[in-house]
Amino acid sequence: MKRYLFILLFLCLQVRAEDGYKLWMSYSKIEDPKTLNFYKPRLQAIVWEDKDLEVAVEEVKLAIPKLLGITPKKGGKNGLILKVNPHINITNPEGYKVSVSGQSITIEAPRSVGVLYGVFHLLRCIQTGQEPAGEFSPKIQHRMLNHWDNNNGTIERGYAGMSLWKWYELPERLDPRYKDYARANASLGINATVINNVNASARFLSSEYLVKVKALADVFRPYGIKVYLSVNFASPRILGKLPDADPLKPEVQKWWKEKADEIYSLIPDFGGFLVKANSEGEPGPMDYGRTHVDGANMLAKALKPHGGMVFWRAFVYAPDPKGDRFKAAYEEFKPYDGQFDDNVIIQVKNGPIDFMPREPISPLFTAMEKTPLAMEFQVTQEYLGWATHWVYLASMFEECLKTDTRVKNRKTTLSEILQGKTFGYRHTAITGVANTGSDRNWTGHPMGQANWYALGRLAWDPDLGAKEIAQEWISQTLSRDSKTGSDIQSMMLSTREIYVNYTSPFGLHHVMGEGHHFGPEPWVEKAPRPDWTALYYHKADEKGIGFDRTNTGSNALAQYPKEFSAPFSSLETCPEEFLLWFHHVPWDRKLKNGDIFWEAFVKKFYQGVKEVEGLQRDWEKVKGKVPQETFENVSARLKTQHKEAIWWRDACVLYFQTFSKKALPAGLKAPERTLEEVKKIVDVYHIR
Ligand code: BDP
Repeated sequence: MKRYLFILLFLCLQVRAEDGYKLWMSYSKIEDPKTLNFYKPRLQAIVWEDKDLEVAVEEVKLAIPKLLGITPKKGGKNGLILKVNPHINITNPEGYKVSVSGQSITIEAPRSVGVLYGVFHLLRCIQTGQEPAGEFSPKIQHRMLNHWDNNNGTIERGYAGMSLWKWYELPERLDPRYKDYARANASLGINATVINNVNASARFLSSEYLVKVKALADVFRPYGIKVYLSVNFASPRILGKLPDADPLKPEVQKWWKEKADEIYSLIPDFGGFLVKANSEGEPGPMDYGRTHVDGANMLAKALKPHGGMVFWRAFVYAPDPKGDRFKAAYEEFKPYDGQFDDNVIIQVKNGPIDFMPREPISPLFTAMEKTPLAMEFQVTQEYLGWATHWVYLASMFEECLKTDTRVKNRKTTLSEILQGKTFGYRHTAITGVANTGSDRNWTGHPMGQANWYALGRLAWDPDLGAKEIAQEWISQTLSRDSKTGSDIQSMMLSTREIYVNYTSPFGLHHVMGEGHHFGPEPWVEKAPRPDWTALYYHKADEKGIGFDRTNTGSNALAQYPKEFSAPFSSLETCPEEFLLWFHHVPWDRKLKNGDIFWEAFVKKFYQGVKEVEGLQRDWEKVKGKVPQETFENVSARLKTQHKEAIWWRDACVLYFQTFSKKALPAGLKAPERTLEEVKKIVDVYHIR
């Protein structure tokens, strides 16, 4: 009987090990003899003195027996030597140095968090078969996740369950998951987390909640992670019962100052505030005739004595049916360049509209010379198929970061701008809207974990490539077999373009379902705001399709440096993947490959569906080579993705055909349903 119980327990543990909970930290056994020969003799012991190194040591003790099958003993002269050394010659306080000698590997850093990063670097090197020596520093100061979590446990645009934070249990009970969350982030170098939705409830600033926030901050602190809060600009009125929240009124300023003092008395290393003001109905300084500068600087002054930061979002756009939302952030913020206090960062979404599957870079990045800007990426797949579509986002992040902005009329990547190299920023930041939730595997789609991973790695080093990041992630998560690894890597690298092909080819944008942002609804012509419809963006008519943003149209291109916008300005030279972002393209315009636009456009949707079928076939080939539960989970989601890719194809082809009035290209089978039938699918999905 006892034996059976053991076997049952063993089986349960096996199943557990495959459910994705451990992310890229399952530390499965290394088989490669070369790696074992290099590391085993040098990791027989751990040597450290500093008490602050406990979490680093704990990670080593957890990982090394699993990876190498040895249990390092404590102390001695050789082995893994971990040292905090304030005098070490590294300029970056979060950096670290790794050196290797005959019997030892030494990790030294000016601060304990650097040693922790060094330990995670070492574990990554072991799992990717690399040697660890070198000096390493993050290229970005603030490496941040933004959680759009509400206090009732829901997550705005979250597709992996409920919020990780259990407000009703805090501060007394600390879910063990909080610590695993911190470990996962620290393993990537993420050092900041905004724990609540940008559409912020004022309640998070109440004394009742602040003790709960403190409890989380205490768990995250040993992992080098600072807590930030999204704040509701009207809090002095809502919580403080003041008549209003006018940032120029002394009593409002006093309220914020006292609130900041209260927060810092509980959380001495509190990071600061993230603010969505005067955007999509949120309150802000403009409610009182004041400006973004007035609002941001007032908060900055309250935080300044404590070393806190304000992240003020540039995602602000007035509803103007005649305008072009593309231009809004620039128009709102460019006039204020140079007027923000020195602890304010303006947080800008990667593109000018809103996290579309492919966007040109936001022109603001090229225009604010005197104000540090933070990059806001979206990791949760709001517009990229939620948790049923496999999209490896690092390809998109990389495309954006490597964009040559032509600032100063020379090669200047967006990555360099973010690193502060171009305009000499005093602060640098990359943030990602998190895709985590209470699902056992954290991200819903098992491959979504790679997007969290990639955001963290790119925030540390925005010059890394999607390809190498995929390889790292795969060998720590799915397989270390090189053939399996490279097969999965090629799949991952193809996924973003596949998604673009069946949803938004040639720069088509904002044609998704209204409100919920899932599935195709290119026919949406009415919404609470004109710039939430699809028609506003695609402008399809009998002549063609696309938004003319050249000087014959909205002239949004004028917001970029001339040298950047020049190729985009003409139909002849505009990169084809951006055509509909900048031009109203005639249906019968000839493209480079000889097809007329209509045909090329339709073919992309069909190609996308075929490519999903290809993904399905390729995924079948890794059966038995990756954890079974992950295999099955991804297979099932690919089936849904396939079904939904056909949905997208049928909807877009049939709908736009009503404008082009042209036949499908030869050889393509017409959709099996009518446009009216496709439109009804929304009801089947019961999303609204
Ligand atoms: C949009 C989302 C909305 C967010 C908003 C934002 O649809 O839920 O509140 O962005 O970033 O993409 O503030």
